[in-house]
Amino acid sequence: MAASIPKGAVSVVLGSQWGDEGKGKLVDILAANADVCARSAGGNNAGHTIVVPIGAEKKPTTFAFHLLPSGLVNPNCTGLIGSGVVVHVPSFFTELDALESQGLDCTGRLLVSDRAHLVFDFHQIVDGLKEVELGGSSIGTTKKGIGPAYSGKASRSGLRVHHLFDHDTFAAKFRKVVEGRFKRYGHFEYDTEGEILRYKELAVRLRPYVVDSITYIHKAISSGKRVLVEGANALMLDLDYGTYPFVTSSNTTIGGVCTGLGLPPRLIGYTIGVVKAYTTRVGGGPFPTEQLNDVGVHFQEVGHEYGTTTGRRRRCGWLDLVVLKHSCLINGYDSFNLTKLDVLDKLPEIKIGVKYLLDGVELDGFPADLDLLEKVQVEYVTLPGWQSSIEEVRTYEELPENCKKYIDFIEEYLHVPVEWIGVGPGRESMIQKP
Ligand code: 2SA
Ligand code: GDP
Ligand code: MG
Repeated sequence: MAASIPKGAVSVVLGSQWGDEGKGKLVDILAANADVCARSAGGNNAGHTIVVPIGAEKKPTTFAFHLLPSGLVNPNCTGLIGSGVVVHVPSFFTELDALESQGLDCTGRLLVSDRAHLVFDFHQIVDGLKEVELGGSSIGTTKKGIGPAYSGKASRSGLRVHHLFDHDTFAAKFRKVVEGRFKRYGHFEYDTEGEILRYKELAVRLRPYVVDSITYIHKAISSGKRVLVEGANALMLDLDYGTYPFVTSSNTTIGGVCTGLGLPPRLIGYTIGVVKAYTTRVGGGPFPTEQLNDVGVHFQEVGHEYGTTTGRRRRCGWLDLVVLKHSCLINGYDSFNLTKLDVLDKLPEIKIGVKYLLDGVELDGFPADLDLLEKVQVEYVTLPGWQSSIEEVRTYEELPENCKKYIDFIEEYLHVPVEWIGVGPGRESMIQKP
């Protein structure tokens, strides 16, 4: 599929809802024309599934990415893990080994920023302990240690990739940090000295992948290379703009792309928002258009809505344009990739949430206060379904009229053009709208 990435400017793919919109699939398509695919935030909590035809028989092969950039599926693309990402080194190698065993040779084209913070096993243990402490109001994290690692970073006690290469200093800092966690959470089972030795070996293995990512990315851009940024998680999981505290611990929005890669905003040329044709969310927190009924079950089963990283069932509901309006304001999308439209195929009618009302009065924006958000009534518009399969459709013109009306409604409401339309999980199941 011909996909354009402008030279000299950075293109960005971001999740516009609560994640799992299908960012990985678009990144894979765009990476065919990218020299560098970079991650700017999050860690191995992300999960991007890509289905690609492999070999002479074009056998559909599924790749699951968590920490590594999905653009690596393109053999000419270099994957860069930026300084805003938190890196669990053992998972880095597990994922790399799994990809290589599927025939993806990443030699010489995978890089990690020396400034990226490290996630250790003790962060993952603490992640679980924090969730237990929260009891009934737990966040529903992936338990990958993301929150504890970012809180260590913010409290200035974190360890970064470059610390691995001065072993004695690393060991002293590591002991101090673990001791601090023991003081806070009690003496959980953890082999501190064993970990220090393990990281001595991991440091040797990681060294060839480590770069000064600022110099690397700026040299790439000034030499005309095409850079694609792969967003992880999504706007409503952003630490500042999501449904706090039911969010992840990084800035998953456009600002996080700049801080997580050391890029000035003027270098960002194009931002694509990935929008699932309905809404899903994993973990706890408010979800105004959630459907705890047959419609929700339909989305879950037909859309195979299970977590890529944890296998958890995703909660499902109608498309929410109030969420998307909020998302557009913050990320300023140039265009949308509307995904999983095929999942709506069989529905006789389709609802779209267009307003939040509180005591009959429309709210002006997306509320910060979750108690208030729990009380809103969603006003829906109902559109007729198309009740035919669009899975094999490959041009916009061939789409059923009611399907086009659904797309038109979204574009007109949000004033953002839909540029890409996903009609199935495979790389070929994508329509580029003229
Ligand atoms: P965390 O682990 O601290 O980042 O969790 C905090 C919240 O962020 C949500 N979160 C996610 N939501 C959707 N997809 C994610 N990635 C995986 C996937 C999730 C999975 O692609 O399927 O496998 O379960 C992801 N990562 C974090 C999380 O549910 C919490 O609400
Ligand atoms: P990401 O986190 O945004 O990259 O999304 P995930 O990979 O976690 O979840 C999206 C899921 O939907 C994956 O299993 C994809 O293979 C699948 N998918 C992506 N686009 C489409 C589409 O247009 N139609 C269908 N049916 N599945 C899709
Ligand atoms: Mg995902």
